[in-house]
Amino acid sequence: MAQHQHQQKQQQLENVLRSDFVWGYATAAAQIEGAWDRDGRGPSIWDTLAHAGGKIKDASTADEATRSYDFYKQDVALLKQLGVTAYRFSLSWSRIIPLGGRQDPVNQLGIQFYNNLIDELLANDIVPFVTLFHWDVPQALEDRYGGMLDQVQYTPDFVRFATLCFEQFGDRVKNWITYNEPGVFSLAGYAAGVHAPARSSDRSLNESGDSSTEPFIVGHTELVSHAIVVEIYRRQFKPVQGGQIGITLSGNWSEPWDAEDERDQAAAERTRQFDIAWFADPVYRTGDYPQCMRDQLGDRLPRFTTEQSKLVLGSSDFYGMNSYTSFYVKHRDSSPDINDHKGNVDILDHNKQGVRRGSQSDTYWLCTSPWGFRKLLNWIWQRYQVPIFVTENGTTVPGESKITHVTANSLHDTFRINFFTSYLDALAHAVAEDGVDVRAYFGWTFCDNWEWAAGYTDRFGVVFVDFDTPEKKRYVKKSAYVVCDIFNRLIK
Ligand code: GBH
Repeated sequence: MAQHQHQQKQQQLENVLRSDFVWGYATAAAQIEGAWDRDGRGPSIWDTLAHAGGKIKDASTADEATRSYDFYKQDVALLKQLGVTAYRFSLSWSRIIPLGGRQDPVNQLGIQFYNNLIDELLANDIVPFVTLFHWDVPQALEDRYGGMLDQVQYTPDFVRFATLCFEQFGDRVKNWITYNEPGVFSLAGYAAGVHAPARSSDRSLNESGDSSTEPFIVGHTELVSHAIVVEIYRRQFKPVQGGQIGITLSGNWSEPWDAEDERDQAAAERTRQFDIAWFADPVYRTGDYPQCMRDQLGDRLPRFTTEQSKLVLGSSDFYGMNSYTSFYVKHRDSSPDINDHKGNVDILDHNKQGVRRGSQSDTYWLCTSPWGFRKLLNWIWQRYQVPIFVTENGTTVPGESKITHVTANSLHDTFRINFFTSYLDALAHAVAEDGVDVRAYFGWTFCDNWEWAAGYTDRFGVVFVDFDTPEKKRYVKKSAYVVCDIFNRLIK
C-alpha cells in the first residue's frame, strides 16, 4: 500500500484544551428533520430539487430523513448519552416562515418545534449552536425573484427571518451562525449545478445559469446579508441577550504537488485563497476580496461599496471552520478557464513523490488527511487571529453505505475511529504546540442522514440509522464512544 508518510508518532496529549471547551455534533435541518410538508411548513429549494427527480444519486427525497422532527426528544437523550456538551443544528426557514418573505405570515407551529428542541437541550445541559441558513432557501423566494441572485430583494427577507429568530429564541440561544459554507452553497448550486437551485453554464446538466458570474453574485449576497444581520444582532439583541454570532466557512488544506517548486507553492496558496479567503478576507482581514481573485476574475467579482466593506469587516465573533480533507495542488501553465473557481490549478490525490493525500473514505472527495488539518488550523489562526470553532469535521467509512441493516460488526467503524483520533490529535497539537486558539469542536454528524445529492448513500453519522424501519431506528457506533473518551482526556 503506497500510504502517506505524513504520520509521525507523537505523544498522546492530555489536558491541553480549555476547561470551557465545548464539543458535540452538528446537523442541518434539511438533512434530518423530515416532516417536509407537515404543520404548515413550506417547501425549500432542496425539496423541489429532490422531488423533480434526476439530481439525487439514489432518487430519494428528504421527506422523512431521520424524522428528527418527530423524535427530537429521543435524539437529545441520545446526545446526552454520548457525552456532548453542545449541539449544532440549523433552522428550516420555510418551517418558520413558509413563504420566506418579510411580509409573509409566521408559522407558530414551526416556532414551537424549535422552542421545544431548544428547551429539551437546555434541560439536558447541552448548549445550542444555531445556524440560521444551511442551504435551504424557501422555494417561494426562489420563484419570486430568483433567491440570492437578487441581493436587493433577498436581503430584507433574510434580515426579517434572522430578526424573528433572535426575538423568539435569543433568550436561550447564545451562539449563532448566520450562514453555513457560503462558498459551497454558491459553487455547488450555481457553478457545478449539482446542488439546489441547480444552475450552471452546462446546458446538458442545467436549464439555466452562468457558472462564470452567478457564484460570485450569490457569494456577495451572502456576505452582505450576513454582515447586516450581525450588525442588527450586536446593536439590538446582544446588549440584552449577551450571545455571540459569526459565520461558518468551508475549507480544505491545499498542499503543493511539488513542495520544491515555487509555482506549485504559489498555486496552493492561490487555491487556499479562492477556497477560503474569498469569504474570510472580507470578514476578518481586509473588508475586500483577495487580490488574486480580483486579478483572475476582474469585473466578474462584485465590488463592495465603502459602507458594505466597513460592515463586513469584523462581522464575526469567531471563525466557524468546516474542514474534512486535504488536496495536492499543481500549477497550470495555460490561462484560466472562464468557469474556473480554484485559481487555475490541478487538484490531485498524490504528490510528486507519489504519496497519497490519505486513505480513501466512501466519499470520492474525502480522504483522511489529519496532517493538512493541523496546517490549516495554523494558516487560519495566523491569517485571521480570531478564536476558531470547528463547526464540522468527519467522514464516511468505506463500504458502510452498502450496509442497510445493522449487525454488531457494522457498528465497529474502525475507519471513522481512526479519522477522529488522528484529527483530534492534530487539533490538540495545534493548540498545545502551535498556540492556535480553538474553543469548540463539532463532529459531522450525529446520525446518518440525507446527504444532499448523495441521498442516503453516504453515512456520516456516529449513530447508525436503519432507514427501512418506520421509526428510523438509531444504533450507536463505536466511534461515538471513542470521541467522548478523547475529549475527556483532552479537556482540562
Ligand atoms: C458539508 O459540506 C456540509 O455542510 C454538510 O451539510 C454535509 O453533509 C457535509 O459536508 C458532508 O458532505 O468539488 O470535489 O471538492 C462539505 C463541503 C464541498 C464537500 C463540496 C464536497 C464537492 C466535491 N463539500 N464538495 S469537490
